Amino acid sequence: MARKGTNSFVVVANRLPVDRVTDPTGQSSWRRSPGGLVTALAPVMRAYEGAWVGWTGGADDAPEPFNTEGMDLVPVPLTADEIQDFYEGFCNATLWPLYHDVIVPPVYHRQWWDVYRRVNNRFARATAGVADEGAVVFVQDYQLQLVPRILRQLRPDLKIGFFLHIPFPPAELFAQLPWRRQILSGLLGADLVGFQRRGAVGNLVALCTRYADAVAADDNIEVEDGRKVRASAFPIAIEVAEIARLAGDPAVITRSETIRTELGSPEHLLLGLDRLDYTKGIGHRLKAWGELLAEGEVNPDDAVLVQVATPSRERVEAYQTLRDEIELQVGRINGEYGRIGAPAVHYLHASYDRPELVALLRAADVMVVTPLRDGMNLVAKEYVAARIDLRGALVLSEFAGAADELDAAFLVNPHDIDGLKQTLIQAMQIPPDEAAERMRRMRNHVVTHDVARWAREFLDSLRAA
Ligand code: ADQ
Repeated sequence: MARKGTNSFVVVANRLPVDRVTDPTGQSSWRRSPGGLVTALAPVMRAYEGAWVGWTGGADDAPEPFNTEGMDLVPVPLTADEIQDFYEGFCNATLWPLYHDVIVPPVYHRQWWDVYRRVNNRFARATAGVADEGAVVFVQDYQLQLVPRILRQLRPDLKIGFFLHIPFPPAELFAQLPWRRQILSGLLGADLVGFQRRGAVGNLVALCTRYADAVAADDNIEVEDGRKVRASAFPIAIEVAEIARLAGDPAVITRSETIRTELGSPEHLLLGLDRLDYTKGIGHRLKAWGELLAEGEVNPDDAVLVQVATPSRERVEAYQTLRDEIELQVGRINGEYGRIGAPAVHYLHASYDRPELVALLRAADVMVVTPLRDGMNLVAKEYVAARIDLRGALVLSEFAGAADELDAAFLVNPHDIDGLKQTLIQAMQIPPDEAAERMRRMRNHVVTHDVARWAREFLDSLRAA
């Protein structure tokens, strides 16, 4: 058995919940990164002397463990080569496309797999070194699927939970993976495996029966020595109260009015807000918008689309190609239908702080969320949380996890461009009382299911598992 530590609750994630910031004098310090996960887990961290094991985001950056805001942070170093082979390679060019319906072809490299194993080993050892006897360990996401198994071998005394933030594909796709047995065995090292949607549970059960010599009945998978693994859906949520507070902040309201004025006070403001990722369906959205303009269904004098695309994974080739394609599409639409001072698509390749994001959400008459596949999609829930005024319409892809809960949205199949066009028009023309009724139904759900509840439900199930 490995060396033990003193933390009775340990979160293991690819990234630490802090970013390094350097001031003008060259002094560096840590700032908590924005994100619902750390906010939801912070109270648990404080109550149980929690530790968070993760990477700092830099190459060869291995500071000693340190404490911030009641959490012990345990940095796991990655070399520049490991960042390429593990993070950009196996995580984001193999697993990410494979788990998102093969929208772009996954790349399989044995060298990347070797590094994925090595890095997962390092995370598991770092965790084993800080976890107290019988501690609860909560492992996050596709970067660390081997950690539950390695950790169980090192420390059979631990309670291990795993949550996958992205979709878990059906056997027809997953079976492509040359290392499918190892990944399944890695996941089955956990006591509880959590997914965003119910369907993923069925996918895991089917795959384990076929490739992992496991016996499964419903959500219970029986593995070696009769040990039981539970699989279940825990749809992730957002910090609703914080977003609603910002939405009511006079400075944010003023900013949101300014945004509308600066856009020429359009009758219809449509908003897309996504990481620049091929899963998000930005191209399909632009195609539909371009056709509506071409056919005169939409008048660029009274309707604008704002597309914010957050820079993402810029060293991965598929993301460079995507950026070129999207920017070409935006340029064409603006060249055809824009006028001086009045583009038909306002395209912004940038990150914003929370108040600015909420001001944008408040300014949008129609929020357009059209991923081709998405684990959950927090932006859809954030839009609902920000509409304390019960105005606005949400167009939402049925391929986002959020569609299970937000069934009062205008649900669309983004591949059906004609259907998408019709839905955009419907959403733009929604009568105010229908908009309020739909928004009220969605808010009832979002407000009562916040991220703190998500964390509580997962951890309660893990303790009971
Ligand atoms: P992501 O794919 O990153 O998350 P999403 O769920 O939409 O996608 O979350 C994006 C977050 O970034 C949101 O909180 C949003 O407000 C924020 N954001 C977007 N654009 C921004 C910008 N320009 N500046 C600053 N912030 C911006 C993965 C999965 C999802 C799953 C989440 C959580 O792919 O399916 O919902 O994890 O589990």
